[in-house]
Parts: sequence; structure tokens; C-alpha cells
Amino acid sequence: MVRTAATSTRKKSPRKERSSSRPTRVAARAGGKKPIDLYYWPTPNGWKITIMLEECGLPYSMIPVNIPKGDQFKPQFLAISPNNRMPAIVDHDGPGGKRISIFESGAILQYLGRKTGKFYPKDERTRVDVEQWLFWQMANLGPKAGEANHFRNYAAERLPYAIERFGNEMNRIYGVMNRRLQDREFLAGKYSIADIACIGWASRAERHGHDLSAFANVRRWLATVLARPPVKRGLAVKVDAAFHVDMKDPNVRAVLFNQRAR
Ligand SMILES: N[C@@H](CCC(=O)N[C@@H](CS)C(=O)NCC(=O)O)C(=O)O
Repeated sequence: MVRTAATSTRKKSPRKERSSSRPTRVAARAGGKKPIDLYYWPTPNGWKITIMLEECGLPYSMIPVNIPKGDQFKPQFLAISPNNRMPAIVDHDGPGGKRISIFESGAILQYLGRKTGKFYPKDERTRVDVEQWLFWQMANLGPKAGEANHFRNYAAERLPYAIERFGNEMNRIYGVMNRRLQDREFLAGKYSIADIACIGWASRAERHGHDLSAFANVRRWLATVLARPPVKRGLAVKVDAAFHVDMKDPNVRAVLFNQRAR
């Protein structure tokens, strides 16, 4: 069994949030190699990578990036993730046996797929299919769901135009996904990194106020992927037993919203 920081910290008693600069626990070493460092916070983008690491059985060490507190702006994190966003990884056993750091969840999924040969087929036609749907997630489902959630749940002002615009977009996007899943079990035929990229946001759809009742194929796909044990483990990776973020807290809002160039 793959040991992760998450599984190994679960038995510990709750305590105050720790600094994000150190791994919570170094996971079991695989063949004398250091585990992959995963810079993580439990959100749909973070889950893409915990799910992939769990699916591939890769040992990893989870390093929380406490985004409500501003860890994403620390110089040591910006050195590996210049867009001040998690997730990011450091693979100490990268190409040529040397360290490599990667940011952007889609690029990380592709890298881990190439590294392990899993969930990212080599055959050009099927690879293109996977990539189309992976990039579709990165450019559509992810960002639009993020904005829809923001205007619906976090905006200081209620802006009906923005709520409607992104609500409509989410409806359109789930419609596209539903049609794609009409005659196939997964987005690119077989289960792949394209599906893995979509799980986090889709699993939150109803909670975020998007009605999936008209999208039977999406619901069937979601039930199938959520039943996979590595998906369950990936979605369960916690940063701290006492984790709670109050999005109404002015300090949290000052960190996360209205960011401008530094
Ligand atoms: N396109 C990026 C998006 C990552 C992203 O938006 N991460 C959010 C959490 S879901 C984040 O780190 N936010 C920090 C901030 O807003 O400062 C990816 O897919 O990796």
C-alpha cells in the first residue's frame, strides 16, 4: 500500500495548522528514492494530483500550501510555481534522475502519465483524444466553475449578470460533457488523465448550485469514477485535522480576492 502524508497523519490528534514550508511527513521511500513532493491544498485543482498519485501508486509527501493564509506568495513556493497557484510537484527522480519541478495541474498530470505510462496512452490518436478533453477541462470546466462559484458564493456584492453568465456557462459545459459521454464510459474512451482532471469540480457541482439532473451521462460517469478507491483516497487527503476556512474572514478575502501584479 502506498503511504502518503495524509494517511499517516490521519491517526494523529488535531493540532494547530502547521507551517507550509515543511512536509507533514515523508512517505515511504520507494526503492531508496525520495517520494514526490506535492504542494497541495484541498480544492478541485489539488485533488487532480492526489487522485493521479493514488491511481499510479506513486509515493508522495504532501506539503500544505495554506492559500487562505498566503503561502502561495512565499518566495520558495513562487520559485516552483510562479503563478502563485497550487498544485505543484517536485520530483526528485525526474528526467536523467535529476530533480524537476512542475506547476499547472494539466502539465503535472501529463508528466505523471508519461512517467508511469498510466492513464495517458502513447498511441497518437488516443493521446490526442485525451489531450483534447484534458485541455477542455483546463480551459472550460475548471476556470468557469471557479468563477461561477466565486460570484455565487463569495462575491461581496450580489451581481445577477455574473451569476447568470457563469451559471449558463456551467450548464453549457455539463451539456457538452453529457453529449461526449453518451456513447462512451469515459471522456476519451478508457479512464484517463482527462477524467481525473474533471472529478474534483464535477464532484462539487451540486454543492456549488449546478443542477446535474438533466445530465444523466455525467451523473453515471461521476458515480463510476467516485467509486474507484484511489479516487476516494485522493479526495480524502486533508491538510490538517482541524482544517476550516472561513471565506467571510476579511483576512482570508484580502489574500484570495482582488490580487494584482506584485
Ligand atoms: N490552472 C491552475 C489553477 C490552479 C488554481 O487555481 N489553484 C488555486 C486553488 S484551486 C490556488 O492556488 N489559488 C491561490 C490563490 O488564489 O492565490 C492549475 O490547474 O494548476
